[in-house]
Amino acid sequence: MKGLVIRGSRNIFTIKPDAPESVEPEVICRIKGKVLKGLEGYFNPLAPGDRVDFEFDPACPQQGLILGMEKRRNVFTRLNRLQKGISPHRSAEVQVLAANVDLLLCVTTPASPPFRPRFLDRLLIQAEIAGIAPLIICNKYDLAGDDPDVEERLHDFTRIGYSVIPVSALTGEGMDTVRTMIENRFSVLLGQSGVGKSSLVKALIPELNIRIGRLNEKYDRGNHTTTMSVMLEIPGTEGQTFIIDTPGIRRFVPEGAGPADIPLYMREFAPLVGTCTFGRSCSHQTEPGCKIMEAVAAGVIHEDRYESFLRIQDELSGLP
Ligand SMILES: Nc1nc2c(ncn2[C@@H]2O[C@H](COP(=O)(O)OP(=O)(O)O)[C@@H](O)[C@H]2O)c(=O)[nH]1
Ligand SMILES: [Mg+2]
Ligand SMILES: [Zn+2]
Repeated sequence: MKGLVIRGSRNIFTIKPDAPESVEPEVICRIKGKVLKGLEGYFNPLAPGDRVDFEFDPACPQQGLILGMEKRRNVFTRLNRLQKGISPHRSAEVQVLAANVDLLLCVTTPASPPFRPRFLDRLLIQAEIAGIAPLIICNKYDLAGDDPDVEERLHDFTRIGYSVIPVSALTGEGMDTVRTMIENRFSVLLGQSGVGKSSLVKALIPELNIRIGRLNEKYDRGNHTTTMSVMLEIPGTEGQTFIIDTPGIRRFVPEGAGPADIPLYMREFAPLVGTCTFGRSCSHQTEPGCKIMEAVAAGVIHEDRYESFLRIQDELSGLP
């Protein structure tokens, strides 16, 4: 049988079977033989959005055994530093937050927690690496006041080609736009802890079923439930609209690209890559004839985005 992973820990997953006539709307599954081929050693082998083959467990008929995973269209990952120093398996540090995603909802706030545009830059870089369309949601817009810095940075994200939606999960402002944007899609909410990801989910699904929490408690106890993503279906969409709530991210380091490639994943930098006097070997920090530094001076690249670039390049250069 085929089904969709809607949540899971490192070894227990909740699957929504494709077959509408299925006896159970959700089936708790383990991976048959404990490892999925090709995904050995990952922090988590499966994530919400993954499509799997499974069978019922003859030894325990209400539960299922996952036999394999369908090829992924894309994945949104984050790097988990499991321990200080070098891990023997780099892949063990890569956590898949969601798979087969249509839209990334990058959530930020004008205040409480403070506006962090450089955190947004990191999410947007990962979106470009993953090849997934991002959308910026500025939640808690009811708290925006008229901070010119917030307005200026949000305006700059629009200028370089991103859509920014001011929203308030509290007052409902902008929620209709969000509903329209996510229609018939698999979307993922991303952002620091406290920006209101779960509140946005609740605003979209007021009748949110608390059964979800109980299931997790029962089966995933001690299995890092708070660090895993959960997929929820928007009611009344005939199984077409899903939203994935992810754990709050404190620090985000882009994964899947080398330091020298970061400019390729920053929209206003990308067209300039290779045009510096020193070509692809330019570090964009000190070289004469650097087109990226010229673009910063000309205001084509925002200073804040250049600062993000420098820090990320630096962090990635220090990784094993
Ligand atoms: N003023 C205001 N507060 C909000 C809004 N959305 C969420 N909050 C509050 O922000 C806090 C964190 O929200 P939560 O959804 O748990 O954030 P998460 O960690 O990203 O899931 C809660 O106290 C919410 O009530 C909003 O639009 N406006
Ligand atoms: Mg939350
Ligand atoms: Zn350069």
